[in-house]
Parts: sequence; C-alpha cells; structure tokens
Amino acid sequence: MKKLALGAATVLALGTFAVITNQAEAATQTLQSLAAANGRYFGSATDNPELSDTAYTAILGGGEFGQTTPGNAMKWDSTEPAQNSFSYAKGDAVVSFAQAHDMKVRGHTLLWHNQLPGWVAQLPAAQVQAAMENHITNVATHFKGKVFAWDVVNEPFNDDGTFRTTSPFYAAMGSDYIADAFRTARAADPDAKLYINDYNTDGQGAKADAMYNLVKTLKAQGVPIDGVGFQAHLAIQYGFPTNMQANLQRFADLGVDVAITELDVRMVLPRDSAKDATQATYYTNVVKACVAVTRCVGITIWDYTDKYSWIPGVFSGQGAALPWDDSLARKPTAYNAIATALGGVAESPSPTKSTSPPPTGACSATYRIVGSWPGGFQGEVTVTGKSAWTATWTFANGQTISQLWGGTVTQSGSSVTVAPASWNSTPPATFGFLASWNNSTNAIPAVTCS
Ligand code: 9MR
Repeated sequence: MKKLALGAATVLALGTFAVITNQAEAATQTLQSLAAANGRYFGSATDNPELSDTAYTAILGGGEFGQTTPGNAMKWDSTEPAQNSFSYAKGDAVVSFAQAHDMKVRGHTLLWHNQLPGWVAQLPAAQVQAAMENHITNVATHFKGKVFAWDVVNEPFNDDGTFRTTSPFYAAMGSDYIADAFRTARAADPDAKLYINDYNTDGQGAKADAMYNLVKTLKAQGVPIDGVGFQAHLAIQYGFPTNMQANLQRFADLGVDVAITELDVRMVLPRDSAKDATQATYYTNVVKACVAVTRCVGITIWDYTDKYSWIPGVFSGQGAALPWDDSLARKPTAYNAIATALGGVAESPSPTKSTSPPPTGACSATYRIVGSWPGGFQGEVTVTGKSAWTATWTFANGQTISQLWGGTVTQSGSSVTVAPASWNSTPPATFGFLASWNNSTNAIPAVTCS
C-alpha cells in the first residue's frame, strides 16, 4: 500500500491565516489515485440531469473518480422504450463525459425487473426470451469497447434468498433466464466483464448464501460469469453487514471478481456528529474489506453527493449517505475514512493539521485547492470561529472565480469577497468555488475573515 508524501508548509498569522499543510498532497491525492495505488478503481455513479450542473461535474471529472456507472441511462426503459427501437443518447452522454475525464464505465444494467417499459410485461411468455436476447445483444453491442463491465443480471433474489419469481424473465423462463442472459451478453461483447449484482448480499446471510450457490452453479455449468457486484446500500441504524470481508472472499474463491458497486451509508436525518462518525466507520470497513480481498477490483459510490442521492426520495426522512454533502462540500468524516482506508492521509480540516485554535469570537479561515486541471481549479474555504462572517482574499496569479456555492462572491480584479449563503453563516462553514488559473502558479492566498 502506497502512502503519498506530505507537503510540509504551514502558514499562520493571528486572525488572518491560511493553512496550507498538505498542499502538495492535496493536489495529488485523490480517492482514485489512492485506489489505483492499491490496484483498484474508485468511482461514482452519475445521471444525465446532473451532467449540466457544472459545479457537480467539476468534482465528478476532477480526478477523485476513475470510474463511473450511469444510474439510469443504460437501463431497459432508457435504451429500448418501444420494442426493437433503441435509444442510446443518454448512455452515450455518460460515456462521453467519462472518456473526456479519464474514467472507465461500468454498464448498468442489461436485465432488471425494475425500470422495464410496459411492453415487456405485456409480452406473451413465449416471446419473452427472444425479446430479452434481442435487448441484450443490441445494447451490449452498442456499448462494446466503451464499458469494461456489465451488470448483466440485477437483483435476481428476494431478501429471503428465494428467486424473485415476479420478474417477467423468471416468470417466462424460470431461473434459466440468468444463464441465457450471460451467454447472450458474452456473444455480443466478449471483452466485457460480466457481473451479477444485488443488494443485501454484502454480509453473510440467507440472501448472500443464495447468491453464492447460484454463482457456484453457474460456474460449474460453464456459464460466462466473471464477477459479482455487492451494491452495499448500507444504513447505520441496521448495523454493519456480517463478516463482509469473509463474504467477499468466499465469492472470490469461486473464481470470480468481486466489486462494491453502489455504496452509500444512509442515516435517519438530521445528521449529527455521532451519526457522521458511525457512518465513517462503515465507509472504513467497506473499503478495508475490498482492499483485503485480492479479487475485489474496485468501489463505486452511488453518486458522490447528497444533492443527487436516490435515498430521500425512497426512504423518507433518511439520507446524508454520501461523502459530499448537498452543497457539494466534502464531509471530512466520510471522505477521510475512505482516503485513509485506501492508505492515504486525512485531509484538512483535521486535528493533525490545525495549529492553535482561534480565540473565541475570532474568525479564521482555511483555503485549499481541491483539485486542478488545465485552465481550471476547484477551491474550498472553511470559516470557523464566527457567525455571519465575511471572507476576503487577494489572488496573486490572476485567478478568476467563475462559480461559487455556499456563499455569494464579489471579485474585483484580484480582490475577492465572499459572504455566506443564508444557510451557511454558522461556523464551521465551508464554501467551494471554480476558478481559472494560469497553469503555472496557483498560490494559496491568506484568507481574512471578519
Ligand atoms: O439511482 C437510481 C435512481 O435514480 C432510480 O430512480 C432508481 C429506480 O429504480 O434506481 C436507482 O438505482 C438503483 C440501481 O439501479 C439498482 N440498485 C438500487 C439502486 C437504488 O434504487
């Protein structure tokens, strides 16, 4: 496991200070770079509406993630809304974004009982197999060479480990639909890794046992299955899955890859520091379980920000499940849990990097560069010690802010003033921004707050 080098400099002036500890590391350490040092990828799901949110895409494509999964764009209702009439625009848009930002794509999903257009359920049973094979062949052929893996079959089991007999594919073909789907996908795209994927199989139990027995049988029958996806939609109020690492390992021992495919860790709202701390231990445990299993190839979180999480819409009163909050600010707890479990260092703000705390009532601010790319960078400032603050600084190298969230910005030449958004005036308050830079020097300014 590789540990990235720490930057050394720390600058402090009373009332006006910029913590630039770990600046060099912060510019190079990302979840993806840490995962890659472990021979794995770290990814985030995404969805088409979000791709027009430039603050969101700046982070998605800014280096933290080396992989993405389209949350909806490649599902049946999106790709074949009417029989034998295929539409790939949404999936293509996700692939284009990924290719432009050095991210690989997991295809999701060829076969699922949800998000099926109505015409599939209305087919006579005798026509379901041909329709299924036609769908898989067309979609897998279209995305051949663009996805490195497919969730061929998604969620085949009920929670008690029985087959989901209400699936139209099971209803028409029994469990044979699974082997048929894999063989059809292999014929269409011989190079993609073919996965079966489910939730509540992360820890040992009846559902995981059922999946284990299925995969063992499929392997014994020579069915072309390469991997098992563990969604890992976890909730702190239900406890951590039982023996997750051992569970992943027993699947790997069948001769398949394993992957964490849809990780999030929800809680009953509102967030508080105790729940955040528990959530962080879940993230740590999942990442450590994957890193400990040689055939665990990577981890995908089911989007990176609470802003676009599926959870509040499905589990009323729950959420806050992801490492970035709904204003796109990183949560030090969850983010640092993942980073350190991957062998990295905790990033600021953290106790190891702060100097002496500001006097009560005094205001202090930390400025850091979250990531940068040719022509642009993302910055983040955290203000502590004072409510209803104003943060000001002067850029030394012509940087110009194009967008800022969590506050309102005024930039006049090199002078920047930021006032908090109405919900963001209580310390610690974090705001983020996108800015241009000259590609050679991007000095950390000292931020004054009052
Ligand atoms: O994230 C997806 C959400 O936008 C959709 O509304 C939902 C519809 O069923 O599907 C979500 O993704 C699911 C994934 O495809 C399979 N595992 C469970 C995920 C969360 O529901």
